Amino acid sequence: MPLPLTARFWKRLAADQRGAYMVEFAIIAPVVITLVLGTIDLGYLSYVRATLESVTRDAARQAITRTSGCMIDRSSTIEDIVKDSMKTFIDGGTPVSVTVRSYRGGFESVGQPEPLINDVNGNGQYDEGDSYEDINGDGEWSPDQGTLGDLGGPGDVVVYTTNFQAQTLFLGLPLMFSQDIVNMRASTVVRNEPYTCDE
Ligand SMILES: [Ca+2]
Ligand SMILES: [Ca+2]
Repeated sequence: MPLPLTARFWKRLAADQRGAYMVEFAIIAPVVITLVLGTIDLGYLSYVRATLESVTRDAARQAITRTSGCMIDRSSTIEDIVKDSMKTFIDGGTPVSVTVRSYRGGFESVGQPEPLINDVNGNGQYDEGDSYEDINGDGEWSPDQGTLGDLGGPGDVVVYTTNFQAQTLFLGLPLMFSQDIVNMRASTVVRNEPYTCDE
C-alpha cells in the first residue's frame, strides 16, 4: 500500500543529505578560512621578524665601521638604515624606533648592574645607603650599567635594539587573538671599532 504523501515527503527529506552538507559547510567554512588566513599571517610575521633581526645586525655592523666615528653621524646612520630597510612593511607610518646602550666594561658587562663598593647589610643587592660605582654617570645606582642613548667610544660594546610594530596582512590573527598589531623587538651587540672622531 503506497505511503500517504506527507509520510513520503518526510521520508525523502530525511534521506536527502544535500541540505545537511550546506549547513555543515556554512558552519565550518568560516573556521577554515580564519585558520588559513591566520596561518598566512603567522608566516608573514615570521618573515617580518627575521627581516627586522637581519636589518638590525646589518645596521649595527655598518654603524661601527663608519670611519667618521662621530656619535651623531652613527646615530642617524643606524636609524636611517633600519627605517629604509623596513619601509616595505610600514603601513601608514607604523613606527620604527632604535635605542642604543653602550658599555665600557666589555661584553661581560652587558645588562649587568652597577657594582657595589660598600654593601652595608651584606645582602649582595643595592639598598639605600649602599655605595656604588656610578658607571653610567646618571647620579644613581642603575640595575643596568649601560649608558642609554649613548653610542659609546672606541672599543666600547654597544647594544642596538630596534622596536617595530607589524601589521597583520589578513583578518585571520585579529579574529583569533583580537589583535592586528604585533610588537617586535630585535637586539644585537657589537663592539665599536677603535676609531677617532675628527670633528
Ligand atoms: Ca645591600
Ligand atoms: Ca648609574
